[in-house]
Parts: sequence; C-alpha cells; structure tokens
Amino acid sequence: MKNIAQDVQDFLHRSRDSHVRIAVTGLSRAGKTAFITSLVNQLLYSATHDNLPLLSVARERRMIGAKREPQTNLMVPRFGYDEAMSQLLSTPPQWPEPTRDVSEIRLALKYKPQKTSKKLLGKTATLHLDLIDYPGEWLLDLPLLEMDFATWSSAQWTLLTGKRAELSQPFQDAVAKLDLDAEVDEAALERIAQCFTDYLLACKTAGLHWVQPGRFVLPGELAGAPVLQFFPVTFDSERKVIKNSNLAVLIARYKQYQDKVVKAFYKHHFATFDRQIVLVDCLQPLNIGADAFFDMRSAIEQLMRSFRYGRSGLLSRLFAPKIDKVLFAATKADHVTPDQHGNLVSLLQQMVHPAWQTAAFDNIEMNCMSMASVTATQSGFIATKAGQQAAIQGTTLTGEPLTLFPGEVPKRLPEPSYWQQHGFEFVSFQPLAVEDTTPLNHIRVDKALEYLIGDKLA
Ligand SMILES: Nc1nc2c(ncn2[C@@H]2O[C@H](COP(=O)(O)OP(=O)(O)OP(=O)(O)O)[C@@H](O)[C@H]2O)c(=O)[nH]1
Ligand SMILES: [Mg+2]
Repeated sequence: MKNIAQDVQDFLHRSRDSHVRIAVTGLSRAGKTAFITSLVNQLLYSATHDNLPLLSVARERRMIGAKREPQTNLMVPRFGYDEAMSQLLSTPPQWPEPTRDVSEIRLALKYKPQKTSKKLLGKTATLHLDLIDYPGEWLLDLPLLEMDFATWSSAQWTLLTGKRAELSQPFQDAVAKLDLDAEVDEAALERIAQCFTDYLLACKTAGLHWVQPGRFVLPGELAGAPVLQFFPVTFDSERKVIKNSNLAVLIARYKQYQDKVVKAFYKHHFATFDRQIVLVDCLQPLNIGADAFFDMRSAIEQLMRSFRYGRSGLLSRLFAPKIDKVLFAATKADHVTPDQHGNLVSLLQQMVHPAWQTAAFDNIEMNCMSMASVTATQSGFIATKAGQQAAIQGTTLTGEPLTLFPGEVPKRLPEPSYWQQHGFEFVSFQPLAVEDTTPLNHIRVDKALEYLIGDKLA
C-alpha cells in the first residue's frame, strides 16, 4: 500500500512538472519489455555517450545523469532490468523473456533546466519517470469492462467463424452439454473453462491477437482460481436466471472478474498516467497472413476505443487520468530496410486512424513514428543483376548469418491480392551484440523520448 506521505510527495512532484508516468501499451509481443529496457539503458548512458541525439536535453549537453530509484508502490515487483540486460548481453545475445506479471520501474533524471521558472528553484532539476510493464494479454480485458455477461458472451460467440470455429470445436461441444438452469456443477464449469482456455491458447499460436479474457492465457497469481472459471454461453438476455444455477455462477464470476481483476489492474496501474506510448508490431502479422493482420487491427481498434481519452471515455469515467499526449510507434523497424520506414509509418497511421480521430477531437496531441528499441540488424546494400539493392543483415535465432531484402511494406491496409503474392518475409534475428560499457543499439528511441518527455526536461 502506498503511504500517504509518499502520495503527497508524488502529488507535489507532479504539480511541479517533475514527475511523469508513462503508460507503455501494446498487445503481446509488441515489444514493451524491449522498449522499457532500452529506454532505461539509453537514459542511464545519456550523460556519458552520444546515444540520444534527437533528445534535446542530451544533445544540448544538459543531461547530468540518470539513476534508478526505489519505486513508491511497494506492492508491485520491480521491473527486471538487470535480468533483461543480462540476456541481451549474453553470448549469443538473447531477447528478454515474455512478461508474465506486472512490474514497475522509476528513474530519476537530473538535468540543467533552461526554463527560467525551473532555474529559480536551483541550478539542476530532477524529473522522476515511472514506467510499468505487464503482459500484453491483460490489456485486452479493458473493453470487457463495458460489457455485461450477456453482451460479452454474444460478442465471443459471434467471433467463432473461420479459423476460430475450427479451433473452438472442442469447447463448443463441451458447452453444448451444459444445462444452464441446473444446479451449479463446479467440476463441469472448471472443465469447460479449461476447454475455453485451450481454445484461446490455440488462437495465440495461430497468430490471432484478440484473445479474451487475457488472464486465462496468462493467469499470473490467479492460476486455478474460480474467478477464472467462466466462459461465454449463448442465452437470451431476458432469460430468468435461477439462483445457484450454472448460469447464475457464470454471471457472478464474470462480474467478479470485471471488478476484482480487470478494474483493479487498471486502477492500480493506469489511473494516473500522463502520457502514453502505444507500440504496434505491424510486421509480424503482415508475415503471417490476412487473418492475423486484420485480427490485430481490430484488437487495436477495440482497445483504443476503450482507451478513449476524452471525458466520455471509459478510463476517464473510472479514474480520470490526465493524459495530454499519445505516441503510436511501429516497433521492430530494423526488420525492414530504411527506405521502407516511411511506408511503415503510413501503414501504422491507417491502422490507428479511428483512435487518432477521437483523440484529436479531444485535443490530445498525437504522433506516429517507427522505431527499433534494440536493433538486431544492420542495413546496407547488396549488388544484384538489377543494380544495388537495399538489404538488412543479421544473425538468425539459430545462429546463421543472413542478408536479405525482406520486402516492401504496404503503405495502406493490404488488398486481398497482397496476401496471394506473399509480399513480406519476417525473420527473427538475435539482438546485435554490445559491450556492457556501451548503450544498446536503437533506432529513434531518442525521438520517442523527445516526444514523450522532451518538454518536461526543458
Ligand atoms: N528486431 C527487433 N526485434 C524486436 C525489437 N523489440 C522486440 N523485438 C522482438 O519482439 C519480441 C517481443 O518483444 P517483447 O519486448 O518481449 O514484447 P512484449 O510487448 O513485452 O511482449 P509480452 O511481454 O508478451 O506482452 C522479442 O522477443 C524480439 O524477438 C526490436 O526493436 N527489434
Ligand atoms: Mg513483455
């Protein structure tokens, strides 16, 4: 539990422009952990290296130094920066593990202010920066707060077409045998919830992102708890719910899940953020195929709809965060040649267009860019019969050196013909090796930082 003195101090810091909380949002595997690790790493090196030329405070040599600080919320585990770094620095270099639980990190950035108001307070100033990391799956539960059990159930059943119909067959067979009005059968509910979880896991393996409820696939400390033992059923919302029936218990558990799990997560971690970065990996689904690509687009759209920033938005109604800037970043830009970065940004703009419009309407500043938190390739040119061709070079996860032109990134949402041509080749590479005395290689993390905190370091 945060103590009151700390709360008051946080409040004073925030009001003096010396504290900022950044919500790092993104679906699973979007690159949140890599981004937070790189951001911390880059800032820790920024006073001694020229690694952040696009961040004014660093370019103008006003950065004095950065250090990790004890976080204020003692109930949340510390972000595993050292663990992530030791994986990136190992031989061969490895990517950090997928995130299984929520964690937090706080940095103090000491700098020489330019602003007269800050100068009056002293020759140096400190900005405290809070970041949290969590499994991307948990984010998908936000839209669930706006639906009752009947609405959620029906939305889930509507999804069961095509690939999802096939993957969910065992679940559909199991649920068909359940009598909703009969007295609750806990064991049956547990069994069917497991079938539903297996279906969600199969969706993930097939590259589909819209997987709800998020805790079913990554339960954290709730593994095995009855609050995770519900599933969507088809029923008429007018239907009379018999006390202590299977249906009554499903409804109650869903409600508990909304209140005790989802709402609690957002309340503790998203209630007070000031700025948001939304990380999107457009490339991986482009590689898997149309289903995965449009599934991800719809996941992002639904998510951003719930994040609606204006006063009418769900989060605003629940917790009133004072968000004033949002940055959309296409991650893993080092997977394409630099001439494709422009296309990557236009594709991202198209993907997030609805969210962008809403936010613009509510006067929130927004921007789109492409970035690589930790680069895994080097770009260059190779000679071909047709002349010089842009290419990237890296080491695959199995240790093979590889040079390739991964393909053109479509500027717009791809037409059906795109998928027939198999336009894009996404290969996973090891991160580039660095010494433990130099910062990680990145592309435009400094531009992201300038947008997110540049003004706070003026
Ligand atoms: N080439 C390249 N690959 C990246 C970069 N960032 C992330 N990746 C790849 O994407 C994978 C997922 O990145 P994470 O940072 O773990 O993603 P996450 O959003 O934290 O994922 P969850 O914890 O599962 O929600 C990594 O294991 C890398 O393979 C990047 O900047 N460049
Ligand atoms: Mg992660």
